[in-house]
Amino acid sequence: MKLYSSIGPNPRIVRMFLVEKDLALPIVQVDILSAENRREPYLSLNPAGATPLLQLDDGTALAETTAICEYLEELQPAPSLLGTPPRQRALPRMWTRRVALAIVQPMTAGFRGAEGLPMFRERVHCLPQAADDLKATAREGFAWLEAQLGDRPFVAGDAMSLADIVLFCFVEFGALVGQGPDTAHRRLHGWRERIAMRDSARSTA
Ligand SMILES: N[C@@H](CCC(=O)N[C@@H](CS)C(=O)NCC(=O)O)C(=O)O
Repeated sequence: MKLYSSIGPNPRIVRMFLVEKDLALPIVQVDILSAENRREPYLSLNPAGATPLLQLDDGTALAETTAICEYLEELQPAPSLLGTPPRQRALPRMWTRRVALAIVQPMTAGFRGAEGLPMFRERVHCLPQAADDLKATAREGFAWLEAQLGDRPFVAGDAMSLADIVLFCFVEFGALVGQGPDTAHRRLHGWRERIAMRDSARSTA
């Protein structure tokens, strides 16, 4: 099994997930800046042309960050990052989806329509005319999450989960591209500082 990885938040999510699981895999580095991921032979592995991608020993090519993490969770259930009894299994998935819809999607589309436009305009349909609104939507997502966090140590409750990893990787990416959370979001900042101290965050920076 090997992981096709690159710069960017999505491959980092899988790398963080692996470290949290104490799993190590051979990594094939893909140069997304020069669009290696948008040419053969990579496109035959992932017709969606994005990283990360997990290639199984039988050749199966598994893309989409969440699907890869769910596969790894089933291969190695402990320590669990997606919960065990049904209720605990549902909560990390609910929060991972909420983070994706409220922050990941608008932030990514906002970036691709603005700072990322030179890189992405020939690759995907970009929305420069909507970039400011998309960024505002991601900011609203952060504000909503700040209110939702309450006193919970982690996004989905008492345990670290995939939802924390996804949010952390996009908070860090957002900070790099001018879309970091508002400094007034104290819970979010406290949470970010705690996650940033983990080996998985440090070793994948
Ligand atoms: N839906 C995909 C999105 C993956 C994605 O956008 N990956 C970025 C890196 S963070 C990428 O490959 N960008 C280069 C490109 O799309 O050409 C997933 O969840 O894995």
